[in-house]
Amino acid sequence: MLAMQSLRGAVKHAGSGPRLLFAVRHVSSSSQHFGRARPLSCTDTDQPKVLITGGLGQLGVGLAKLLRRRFGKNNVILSDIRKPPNHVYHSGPFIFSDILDYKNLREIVVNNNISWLVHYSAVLSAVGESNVALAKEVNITGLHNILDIATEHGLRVFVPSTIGAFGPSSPRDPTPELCVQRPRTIYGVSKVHAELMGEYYHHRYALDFRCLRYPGIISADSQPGGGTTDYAVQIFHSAVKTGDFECNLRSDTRLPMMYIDDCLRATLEILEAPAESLLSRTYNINAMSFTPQDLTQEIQKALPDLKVTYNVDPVRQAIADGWPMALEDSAARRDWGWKHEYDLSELVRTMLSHIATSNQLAQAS
Ligand code: AKB
Repeated sequence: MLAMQSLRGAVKHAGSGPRLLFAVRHVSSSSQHFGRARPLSCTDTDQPKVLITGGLGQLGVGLAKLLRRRFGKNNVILSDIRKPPNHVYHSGPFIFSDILDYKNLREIVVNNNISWLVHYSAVLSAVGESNVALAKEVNITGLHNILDIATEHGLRVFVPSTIGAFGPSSPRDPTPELCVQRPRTIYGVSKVHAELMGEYYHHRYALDFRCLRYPGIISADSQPGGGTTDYAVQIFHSAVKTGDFECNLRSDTRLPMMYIDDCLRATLEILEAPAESLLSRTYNINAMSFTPQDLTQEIQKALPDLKVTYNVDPVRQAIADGWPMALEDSAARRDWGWKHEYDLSELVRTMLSHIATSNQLAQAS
């Protein structure tokens, strides 16, 4: 799970609460030029003020780091319901936020003059299947709160979708932007719901909704939790630590994957893209596809002693068997210049060197 949201307390949003929905014509806060290497020339106060929910999941801390470099440390607030580790607490603003508590969210948006919201709180595919009630609460009720708050306050809002928004009846190789979407997980159903609700709010209330369908994301410093693609992160840590890895997917399961730096850069790029360049509000992004066997062979080029055994988890395997093998992403490449940088060999080289460096640092301290 990207970040577990609390179910403590009543869900204030349902049936009550401040749901003043009115059309808010969002004026782009971006006077910036779209592009990667733009130097910061504005003062901190010209920048968007960003709130990241589910900030202690796999992606939040990395995104906060990237956005803080771009917009200034104090303009990016990381939030979660859990206490952050010291290095996160000391790296920039961190606050408690519970996406199931509408009043708490509204208070944060108002008190901090938030203009952009990145909504990373979610329960991922495998955990969702073992706790459907929690997944519904976090991924659907939480999303409703986010969309209503964003509409009420004229925010730009980014919500990630996923390869999990497709299912066995979707074309799988490659999966187009627009095709049958009949996922068989609560995670997938909630993400299709998020795509449709965000696009509906965009057309109905002019909400500045932006959404990317992420592949499985691979990162060294932060671990995912409860996903179907998690094996592709865990294998690196096991390869370096013990040299043995037990994989819970079949060796020939091909899935789309992406290195975290590409994913975070894509997120910043779509957030900064001028509204008029976005012919769509939900985009596929693709980088590479591989099977556990392909990944093992690539890691073995550096660590030949790595031994991988297979103990297939039927729940995860059934999920993966209905997911895309690759995403067709020409619209993102055309509309806002998306281009991935990491392929399989670059991914493996980078992951192994990051993990080796952090292990050395941990041993030295
Ligand atoms: C999961 O496996 O559930 C996620 C995803 C692909 O959305 N990593």
